[in-house]
Amino acid sequence: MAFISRGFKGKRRTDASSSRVPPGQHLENGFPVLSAGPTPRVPLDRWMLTIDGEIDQPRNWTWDQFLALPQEEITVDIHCVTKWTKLDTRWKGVSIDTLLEGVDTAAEYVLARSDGGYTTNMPLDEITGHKAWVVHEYGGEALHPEHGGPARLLVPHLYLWKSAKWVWGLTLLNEDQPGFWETNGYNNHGDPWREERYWGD
Ligand SMILES: Nc1nc2c(c(=O)[nH]1)N[C@H]1C(S)=C(S)[C@@H](COP(=O)(O)O)O[C@H]1N2
Ligand SMILES: [Mo]
Repeated sequence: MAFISRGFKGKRRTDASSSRVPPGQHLENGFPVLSAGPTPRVPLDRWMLTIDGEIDQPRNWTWDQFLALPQEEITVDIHCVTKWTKLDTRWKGVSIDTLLEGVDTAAEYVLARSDGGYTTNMPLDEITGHKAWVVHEYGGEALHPEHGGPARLLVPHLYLWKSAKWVWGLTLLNEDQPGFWETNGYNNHGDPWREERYWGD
């Protein structure tokens, strides 16, 4: 990603990858699994993605309908609040702009909802403008259930707790509604370049 780190302003960059690691983070080569509960298993013939809330007509996609939408391949760096950063992760999925195409909404916030009850909130404009996707492939293969398969939200410019695994719904809201971690001490926004880890950061 073409990140220009605020933290490196005026400093000489010695190597390309260190300039991509936000403050307080270290590089991770593996792919740790972080889940607040057990891994839910939803059969694909019952899988459904929904956009509801402040929208005239809720939108729903079955698995086949979702796969028929325009697909994008994305290579991005991801940052977990537990301090690991993984560079150049490869995903495939559908951009939120595609899901919201033609939607007229006054909503300024969104709550992502997952199987198992996990939620996470963001301003709507943090997931539009080609900044977020619902992804179903990682590294050229079907997304592993532990990493959120069949499909998860991917919001790479915010800490990874915003990237809801096993996402089934995006609820458009007029008022911000803090999600699971946001009501349990994590920062409401979560920008890794500003180290917005916890409440008060
Ligand atoms: N549904 C759901 N999504 C979730 C979580 C969770 O517990 N449940 N954990 C979040 C947190 S805190 C992180 S760091 C990332 C971890 O993603 P990974 O397990 O693929 O590394 O998923 C996020 N999405
Ligand atoms: Mo996390």
